[in-house]
Amino acid sequence: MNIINISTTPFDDQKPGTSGLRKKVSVFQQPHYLENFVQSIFDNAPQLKGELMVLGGDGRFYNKQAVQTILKMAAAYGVKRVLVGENGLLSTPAVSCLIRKNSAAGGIILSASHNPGGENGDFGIKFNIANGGPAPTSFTDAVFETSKVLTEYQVAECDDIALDHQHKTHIGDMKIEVIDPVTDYAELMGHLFDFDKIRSLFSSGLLSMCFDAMHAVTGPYAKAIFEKGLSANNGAVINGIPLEDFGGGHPDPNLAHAEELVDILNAGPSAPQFGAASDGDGDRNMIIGQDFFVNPSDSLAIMTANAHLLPGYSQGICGVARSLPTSRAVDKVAQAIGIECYETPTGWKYFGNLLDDNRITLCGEESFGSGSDHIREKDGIWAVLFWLNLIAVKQQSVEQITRDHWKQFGRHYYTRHDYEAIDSTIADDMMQNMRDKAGSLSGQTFGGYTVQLCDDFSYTDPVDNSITEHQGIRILFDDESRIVFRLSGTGTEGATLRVYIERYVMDADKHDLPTQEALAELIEIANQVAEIQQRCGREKPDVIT
Ligand code: G16
Repeated sequence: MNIINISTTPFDDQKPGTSGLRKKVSVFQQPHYLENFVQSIFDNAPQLKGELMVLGGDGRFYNKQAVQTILKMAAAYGVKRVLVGENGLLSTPAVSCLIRKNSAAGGIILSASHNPGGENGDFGIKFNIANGGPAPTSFTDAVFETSKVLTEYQVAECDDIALDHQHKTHIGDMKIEVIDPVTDYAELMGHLFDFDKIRSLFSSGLLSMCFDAMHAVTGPYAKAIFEKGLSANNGAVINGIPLEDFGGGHPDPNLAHAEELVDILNAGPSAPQFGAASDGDGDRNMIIGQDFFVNPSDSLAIMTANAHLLPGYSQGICGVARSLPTSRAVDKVAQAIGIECYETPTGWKYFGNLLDDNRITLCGEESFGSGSDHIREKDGIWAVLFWLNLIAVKQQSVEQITRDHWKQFGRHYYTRHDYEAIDSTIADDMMQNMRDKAGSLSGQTFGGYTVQLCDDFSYTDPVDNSITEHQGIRILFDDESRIVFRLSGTGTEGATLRVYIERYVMDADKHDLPTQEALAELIEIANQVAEIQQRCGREKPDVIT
C-alpha cells in the first residue's frame, strides 16, 4: 500500500460544537477541509492504531465521498479493521451499538443530525469513543487545537471501495467489512422490549402506527423492526427511503417539520393511534397520539415512571439525568421513586460518565432525545419501541398515559423559542448582559413571579470532577417556574438564541390550557430580561417547539 503525504494549510474554523463539526456542504467541499479535520481526529486518537473502527453516516449529500476519504486515511493511519455500513449508512445509535458490541476503539459518524441536507445543506462529522458515546470536550478541544496547526495529512493510494453490497475487502493491511446497518441494532432492541406483546396488539387490530423516517437514515431500521419484526399495519413507515437531500425536507422530528405525520395522526377517529418520527441520523424522536403531542421532557418523565414495566428495565432504574434546559418533569418522578436525578449541560456527551459509572439508567433532553444505558447515544427507534411496549402493557392511548402521568405528578407546561441566525456579536453581548445582571435579579418580582435564583449554569461532573462553565443563564422563580437562555452549539449560520420556558401546575383541572397561553406571562418576562427585541430587532421567534 502506497501512502501519500499531502501538504495542507490549517483552517481556523474547525471547532466542534455541541455534537461534532457541522458546516455547510460547500465548506466541507473546500480542498483539504474534510481531510484536515479527519487527520486532526486521528492525531488525537492513537487508540485507533491497530484496532477496530466503525464508520457510517446518515446518507446525506457528501456522505459517500467522505466515507471513501476516511477509509483511505484510516488505512494510512494504521487502523486494523473497519466496519462500514452498506451504502455508507449507519444511524448514530447503530454506530454506538456496533462499537460496544465489537469492542471497537472508536467510530466516526457522518451527520449534521436534524439539519437540512442536499448540496446546499449541512454536513457534519463526529467521533465516538470506545464506550460508544460522543467524545468528551477534552478530546474535541484537542482536535480543534491540532486542526489550527496541521500542515500535512496521509492518505492511502487506492481505488474507491464498493459500498453498494455487503462484502469483505481491504486496503493494504486494513480489513474492511461492509455490513448490513440494521442487523446488530435490531437484535439489541429485541432484548430490551417485549416484541411478542407489541406484535399481538398490532395483530389484534387494536393498535396501528405511523412512523415518519423523513427520508433519513431510520427508514431501513423502521421497516425491518416495525413492519417486519412487529408486523405493524401496512403503511406503518412513511418516507422510508433515505435520500441525500431528505426529499427536500428538514429531518427534524417536531410538529413544524414532521407535518405529513401530524396531518395523518390528526385525521380523525380512523387515524393511527400512535405516531412517531426520527431525525437525520436516527437519534432523536417525537412521539404523538391522535391529535396529541408528547413533549420530549414529559416523555422522559413518563419513561422513568414506567420503565420497570418493560423487560429490559424490570430490575428498576438506578438514576436519571436530563440536560439543564429540559423541563423538570423527570425530577418529580425521581423524587417520588427515590432515585438520583442529575442536571447536565446540553450535549449527550455529558451523560457518558454517568452511564459508565452506573449512576443512571435513563437520560433525555428537551431537544427530542432520550436513551438508556443500552448504548451511549440517544436513540430514536428505541424511544418508539419503549412507547409501543408501554402502550401494549397499559392498553391505554398515548394521551391517556400522558394525562394520567400529569394527574399523578403535575404538569410542566413547556416551550422553547428559537431566534435563528442572529449576528454572533449581538448574541454574545446579550448573553453577557444577562450574566452581568444575574446576581442582582434574585428577589426581584416580575408580574406574579418572584425570582428565587439566577445564575450561569456550571456543571461539575461527579465522576471525573471536570468542570464545564457558562452553560446557560437560568432563572428560577419561587413557584417552580423557570426560564433558561443559551446559545445553540449546532447551528451553521450566525448564532441561535434558545429560550426555554416552563411552569409547573399540579392542579389537574388546569392541565388543558394551550401551552403558549399557559406560559404567556413568562414568555413576556423572558423577552424583557434578555431585551430580545431591542438587541436583536426580532418581534417573535423563528421556531417555537
Ligand atoms: C445535539 C446534541 C444534543 C443537543 C442538541 C441541541 O443533538 O447531541 O445533546 O441537545 O444537539 O443542541 P443545541 O441546543 O446546542 O443546538 P443532535 O441530534 O443535533 O446531534
